[in-house]
Amino acid sequence: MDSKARRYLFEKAKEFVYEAGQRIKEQIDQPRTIETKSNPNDLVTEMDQNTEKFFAESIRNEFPEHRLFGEEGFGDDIQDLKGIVWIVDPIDGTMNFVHQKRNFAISVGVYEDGVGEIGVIYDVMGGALYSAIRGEGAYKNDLPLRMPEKKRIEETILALNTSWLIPENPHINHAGVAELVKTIRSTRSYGSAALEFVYVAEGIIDGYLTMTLMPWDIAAGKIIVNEAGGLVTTADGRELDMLNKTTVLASHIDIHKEIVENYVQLKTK
Ligand code: 2AM
Ligand code: CA
Repeated sequence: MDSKARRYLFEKAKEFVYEAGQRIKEQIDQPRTIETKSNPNDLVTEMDQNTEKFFAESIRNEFPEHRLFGEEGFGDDIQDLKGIVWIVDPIDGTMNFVHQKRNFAISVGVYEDGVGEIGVIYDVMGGALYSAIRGEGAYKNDLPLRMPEKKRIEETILALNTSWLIPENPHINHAGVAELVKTIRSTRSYGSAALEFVYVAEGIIDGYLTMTLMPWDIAAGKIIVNEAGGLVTTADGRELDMLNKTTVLASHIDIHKEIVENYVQLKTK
C-alpha cells in the first residue's frame, strides 16, 4: 500500500473508532446484558457485540476487499494474514466497562500481509486517541509519543496481573515474577491490555508483562509501542504470533532483555 492509501485508511479507521466510541458513550448508563464466555469472569455485553457489528458493516461498506478479525465473531474466519486484515477488539477491558464504566478502549490494528501498518486505540471515557502509522511515529491525540531516553530496572513501573504471582498459575514460574516485583519500583494493573500498551508508549509505565492475550488485544498496541521506540515480543523474547493466543512483554528497550533473561521462566518451555 502506498503512503496515500495508508493515510486514507488511517483517517477511516479513526472515523470508525470515534463513531463507535460516541455510540458507547451515549449508552454508558443504560442497563447491560452481561453474559460470560470462557469462564465466569470473562464477560461480554451487547455493547461489545453491537460495536463489533458496527465495525464489520463499516469496513465491508468502505473496503469490501479487506477482512476483519474480531473478538466477537462478526468478522471473517481468519486463518492467515494475507492481504489487508483489520484486527479489532470492540471493547478491550470489558470488566472495567461493566464495573467501572471507564478504563476500557476500542482497539483497531490494520495489517497488510502480516505487517502492522496502522494502530488506533481509543480510551473512550478518557477521551484520548492513541495512534500510529508504521514509520511515522506514535501520537496521543495530536502530541507525539516518545519513551524516556534511558530506563533502569530499579526505576521501572511494570503493568502486571497478580495472577502471575499465584504459584498454581499455569504459565510462568511465580518465583521469577516475585523476584522481578522485588527488583522494580512498582506494579500497576489496569485491566485493559490496549491501555497498558499505550501507557508504555506514553512512558507513564515502562513495561507490560502478561501471559494470555489474543491478537485483537495486541494488534494495535504493538504498532503504537514500536513507533514510540519500545519493544514488543512474547514473554520469552520471540516474535509475536498475530493469529493465536500468546504471552507478551512490551517494554522500554533498556529493560527488555534483562526481564526476559533474568526473570521470565515460562512453564511451557
Ligand atoms: P477483553 O476485555 O477484551 O476480554 C485484562 O487483563 C485484559 O486481558 C483485557 O485486555 C482483556 O481483554 C484481556 N483478556 C481477558 N480474558 C482474556 C482471555 N481469556 N483471552 C485473552 N485475553 C483476555
Ligand atoms: Ca474485548
